[in-house]
Amino acid sequence: MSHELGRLEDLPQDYRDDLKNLNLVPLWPSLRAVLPPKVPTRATQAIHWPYATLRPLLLKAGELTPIEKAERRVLVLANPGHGLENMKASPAMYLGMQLLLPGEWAPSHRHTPNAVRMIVEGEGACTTVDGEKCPMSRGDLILTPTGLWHEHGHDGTEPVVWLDVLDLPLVYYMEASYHVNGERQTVKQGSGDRAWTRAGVVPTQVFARSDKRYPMLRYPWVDTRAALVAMAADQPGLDCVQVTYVNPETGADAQNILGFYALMLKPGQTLTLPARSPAQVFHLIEGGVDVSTCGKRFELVEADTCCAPGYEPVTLKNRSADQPSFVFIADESPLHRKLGVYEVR
Ligand code: 1HN
Repeated sequence: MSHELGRLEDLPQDYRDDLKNLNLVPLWPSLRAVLPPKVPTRATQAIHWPYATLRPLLLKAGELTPIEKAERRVLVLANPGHGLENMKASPAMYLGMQLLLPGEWAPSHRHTPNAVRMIVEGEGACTTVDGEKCPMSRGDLILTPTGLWHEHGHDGTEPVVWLDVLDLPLVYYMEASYHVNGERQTVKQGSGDRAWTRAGVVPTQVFARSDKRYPMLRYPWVDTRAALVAMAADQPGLDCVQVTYVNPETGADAQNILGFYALMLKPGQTLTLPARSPAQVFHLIEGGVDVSTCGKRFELVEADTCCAPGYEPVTLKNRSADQPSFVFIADESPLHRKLGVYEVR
């Protein structure tokens, strides 16, 4: 039973003035707002960003703003529930669609927020992370963990677009967000992540231990997709055919704050994910999927992105009766788990 609490207006004005002058605030008028009963208040709205409407505006940005004037030419997928100017998809997630045109160069820098890139379209671009040159192809996931130098280049002939996912809102909120500009990186020989691309075996470190905290920076889509297809074939009764992007040396989530996953929906499958505390983002790599949450239904086609607040179930339906669909998911689970607030309802 929750009692009606006293309001600010119930207090004499001179008392309120005294408090204010001493930088003091009474808790009880705000207690229910910061600690609502049973379910948190969420500003995050369920929002759909169709790629077909976003793409022409992103290409237009390519005409309007040269790369030198942008450094990173990005349209941010902002959640109106958080205020568009705050550039949040959810409390801890920033999303942006980035365009790099043939011949362009996005210069080297490093920063405290962690980033990943999910490649949406085009061939021929590369991102160099910590000296490692990572080619970009549709569906690949490329990590740019906190503090690592990164720059993007493009030797191909078509525009390349990718989805950036950063924990920027959280790092900014912590007053820990900053960047440092750098020189063009020298690409290292033989430090590639190919040694880690087979699950179950990792390089043996007989003579010297590697000090790389993030041994694998590029997760090629061909390998992730093959893992999902094999998993579905091997376990026909399995409802949730999903893999987690992990650090192959530790088995922990690939990055510290946000979690990344790939999900396969079998032909005709409907899957309801339980209400969990972290907010989620869904990006359709292949197929056609209806996403239903918070009383809304989004009909995702390839390259579409949507988000859902935490504490809400999400139902995913593969619209195809004869083809699987593949979804990239980002969420705030690692953060919630580390803070001890992770919940499944
Ligand atoms: C950033 O460094 C990139 O390197 C993209 O491509 C988006 C958004 C906010 C802060 C840093 C990039 C970013 C970003």
